[in-house]
Amino acid sequence: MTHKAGFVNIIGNPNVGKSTLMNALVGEKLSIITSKAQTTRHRILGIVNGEDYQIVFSDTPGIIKPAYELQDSMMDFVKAAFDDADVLIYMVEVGEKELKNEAFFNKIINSKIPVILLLNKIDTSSQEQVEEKIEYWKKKVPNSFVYVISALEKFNVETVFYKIIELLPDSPPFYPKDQLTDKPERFFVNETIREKILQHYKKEIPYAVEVETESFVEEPNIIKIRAVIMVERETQKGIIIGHRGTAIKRVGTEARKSLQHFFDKKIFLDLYVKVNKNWRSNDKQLRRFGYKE
Ligand code: GDP
Ligand code: K
Ligand code: MG
Repeated sequence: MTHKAGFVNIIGNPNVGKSTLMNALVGEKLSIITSKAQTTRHRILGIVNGEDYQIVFSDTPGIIKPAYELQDSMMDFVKAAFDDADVLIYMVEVGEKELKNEAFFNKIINSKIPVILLLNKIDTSSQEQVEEKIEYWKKKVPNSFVYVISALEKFNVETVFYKIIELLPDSPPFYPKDQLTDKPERFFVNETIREKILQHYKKEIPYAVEVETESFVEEPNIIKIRAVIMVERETQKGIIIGHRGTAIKRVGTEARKSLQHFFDKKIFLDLYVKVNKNWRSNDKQLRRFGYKE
């Protein structure tokens, strides 16, 4: 029996629905999702195993013009995703124009590997609009297979899944067949907490936050977790904690619930806040948090 395997890398502008799609394809909430740009900071692998195939999806940060070192690293993840793809998924939203980043866009239209162009969020648009947009994108990216989907409502996601399998090269698997992701448990703890912070704090606060799980102890009936929320300045620390600690308490409660769901086990979560001055522009810190080699 021949076996197919390959890397299927999802790229596109911020907020088009890349992470929602990866979770839908993998069937697990590996990537956090919010309505804010730059929710996804890493390249996150989601592996789907079948008897005669293995699809290694990569969710990537949205394409932006970097303004500080963390964002430079985020765009390095996107570049890497171009380089090792066997199939590229370029995701756009109804009503959106091509990537502002010309270099990336040229890579897509000149790609030698198959490109699947997904027009997402069709649940938000009219039939007419959609037909017009399909024509537009077929002209813009003539080398692509175009599909309209709703990642949120899982419309057409299965069709895309079977197209991906068709396009995969013959290859033995790259990862053990029971592996779901490349990231350790602590990564998902950090991301879950960061998701709640993205949801509950305004303006610059979520972008100044990094979360680090300091201890993760699994006992027969409970997982005991201690994590630190790092911010760049003292004033941000006060905002995270909130009046009499109400704000951080809410983050803790919601994160604990999500984590119980994710790990399917009772969770004890201990959160505290620390200032890590200007970590987003500090090479050593970026390495420590896995944004750089
Ligand atoms: P990413 O930044 O490209 O990873 O986008 P996300 O997956 O984080 O989604 C950004 C926002 O778009 C979230 O609020 C999602 O719920 C929403 N979204 C994603 N896919 C769809 C879709 O098919 N339809 C609608 N209406 N919203 C969607
Ligand atoms: K987002
Ligand atoms: Mg994302």
